[in-house]
Amino acid sequence: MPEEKPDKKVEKKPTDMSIDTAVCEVLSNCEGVVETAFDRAISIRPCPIGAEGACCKHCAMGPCRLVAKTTRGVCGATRATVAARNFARAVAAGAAAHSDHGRGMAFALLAVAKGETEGFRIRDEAKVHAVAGYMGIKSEGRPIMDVAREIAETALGEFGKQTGELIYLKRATPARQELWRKEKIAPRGIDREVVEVMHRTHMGVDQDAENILDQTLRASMTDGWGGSMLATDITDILFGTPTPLQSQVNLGVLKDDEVNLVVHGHEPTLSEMIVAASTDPELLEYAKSKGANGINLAGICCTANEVLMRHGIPPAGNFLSQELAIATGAVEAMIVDVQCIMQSLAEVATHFHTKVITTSPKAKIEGATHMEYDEHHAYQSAKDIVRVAIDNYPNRGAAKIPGPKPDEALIAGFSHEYIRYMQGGLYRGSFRPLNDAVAAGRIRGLAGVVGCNNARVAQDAPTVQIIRELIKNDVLVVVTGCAATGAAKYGYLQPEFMDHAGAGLREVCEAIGIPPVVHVGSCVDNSRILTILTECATEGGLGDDISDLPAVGICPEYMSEKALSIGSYFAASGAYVLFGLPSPVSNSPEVVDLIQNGWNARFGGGIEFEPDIDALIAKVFTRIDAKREALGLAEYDAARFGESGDRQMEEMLETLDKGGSLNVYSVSR
Ligand code: MSK
Repeated sequence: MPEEKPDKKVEKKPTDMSIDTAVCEVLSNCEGVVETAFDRAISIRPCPIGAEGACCKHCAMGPCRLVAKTTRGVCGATRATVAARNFARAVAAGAAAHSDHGRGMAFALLAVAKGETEGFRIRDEAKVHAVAGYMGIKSEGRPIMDVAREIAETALGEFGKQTGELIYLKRATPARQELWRKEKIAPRGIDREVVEVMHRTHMGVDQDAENILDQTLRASMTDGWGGSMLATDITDILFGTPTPLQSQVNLGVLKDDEVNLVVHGHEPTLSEMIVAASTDPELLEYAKSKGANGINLAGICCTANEVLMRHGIPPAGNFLSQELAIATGAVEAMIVDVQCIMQSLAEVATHFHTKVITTSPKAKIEGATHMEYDEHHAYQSAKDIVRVAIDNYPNRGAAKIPGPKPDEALIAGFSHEYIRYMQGGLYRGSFRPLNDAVAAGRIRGLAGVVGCNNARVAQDAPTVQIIRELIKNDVLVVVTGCAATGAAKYGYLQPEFMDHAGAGLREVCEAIGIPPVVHVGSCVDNSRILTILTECATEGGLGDDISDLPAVGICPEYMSEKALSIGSYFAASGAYVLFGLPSPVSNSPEVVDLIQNGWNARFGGGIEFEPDIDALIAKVFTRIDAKREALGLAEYDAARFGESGDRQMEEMLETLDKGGSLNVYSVSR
């Protein structure tokens, strides 16, 4: 018999790199005509030296490649120093991005409080009081705008603070605060810690990997317990604290006969006004005059999550879908602000009629139309942009929008206030039922599945595999960012997905009235997960701190530096975080060990990179079960529970189906 030859390496096609059939349909239409990130990910090999954190380009004597027998750069920097510096800078960039978002929200609140903006108002007064309480600001009996102004000024003060500690550290458990002080990683001011990472990682400054990584943690905490938490709180104040609502997801939300606008990026201020402008009677009339039957708004990335959580505006997709929304030929305007915006959008748009509109002075793209957003005239800015989109409608050619599928419906809008409210109502809301369910073993543990798409892995595949396996094994999952949108695309945010949950988890979700996969918001809303975990830890019965909880963080398809910042602040907060991609510090076993085991020993949380998704899932269960054992809880037994609880979930759906709202703004008081 002739010897069998090994298979020839099969060339990948763009459509192999997504499990989303709508995305694949558009990718097929693009073949040979429009180049996308999917094509480029196939043709560009990732640099193996940079990928491992082995390249040092911090001075002009390099770049030094610390590979093979080279263990030091020209200056003598070791592999550990170089890997730690690279990681630190990535985290600092991520923390800067999220925190600058928080700063923008604080300026918006200040403008509202001073009466300097039209269009915005305070929508959640209860949250104003709650945030004032966190900040130690007296609010009772004062005019709401005075309190809002002091909140905004205090928030802005957190950026430039030079000494002391971030105010929001007080929202952590007492045990965690003490640990941060003991380990000397409590951050002082937001800008100070980010600047200090840049200083320390300049040539010839901090050469000790562990010391560099401590500063990395400090900077990351300015994100989670600083900029992101402020962004979440102030967004709730200005635009409302989310409550559950229904929507749709994916490219099929675009409409054949309406003006399609897609908002993309991260900051919600302009998009909030665009939501309002898209229902403005004058503009609707104008759209009709151009032959359109209406104005249809959709989103991409986290701007999408912001307007989904508060208005039910449907996401057209997650990170890797951004070019494809344009490639449907049905988008009149894609309005971008900051972060996660591919430069290729302007080039893709040249093949269609779409106008890519940049709106932030921080983010311009060659080939795009720049219409700078002015928060003092927010509504007028939004109207001007919507008008440009309407004017573009008659230019639309033959569009090919993938048809919507039935499982592309979703429920979102789960703020931590709402989750607490569901567990006891307005006056007796708590996390007791959830804690009891974990203690009893109905719920095996908790997992946050967060983060991006990455063109190096099949879009959404790891995310849905992980979520499916977790809920089957009674792990309650909370989702944010593009992972949330990914989950939604396959029906995972529908109540019907309860059928795939383990019996114990299902029983609890039905009783409390939450789905087994809970959408808590955008990337900055990972701060809501910090709050939820802290509430679980302080409720009692599951230890004293986040590190005691049977909980893990998972970032299956990370792409952004912000994800590394998120992973780091969760590690500092006591959560173990698994990333589903190769390690960016693998060139230094010392750094791999420091962020995984070293941090775990000191903070009870760490970061591990595990690209084998089956192995990652196994590690999640091992971690959760070890934490259960350490708490002295009963060993998880999948067959132990199964009788359904009451019908709160169904009742909630009935209310939504009848067009009712679940307004619990007052619960945040
Ligand atoms: S948008 S940071 S691709 S989650 Fe928040 Fe998605 Fe990641 Fe951007």
